[in-house]
Amino acid sequence: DPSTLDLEVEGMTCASCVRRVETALAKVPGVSQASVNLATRRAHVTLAAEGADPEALVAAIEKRGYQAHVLR
Ligand code: 9UX
Repeated sequence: DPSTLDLEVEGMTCASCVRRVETALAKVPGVSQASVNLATRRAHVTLAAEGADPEALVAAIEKRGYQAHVLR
């Protein structure tokens, strides 16, 4: 599905971490929704029609002190 993107996020240990990452992802241009699962360490991102730069998503997460990579 080209309108969604998934990432693996490392370093999250609590529900506040999850909210931080979700909030950070939601602020990236072209993101319409982001949900993070602590147990699976996955972030599921729904993109707006214009799409988003995958590296901007990674950068937004790493800026908050977590590690991330795009899953394909
Ligand atoms: Mo709770 Mo998550 O202190 O870093 S916010 S572990």
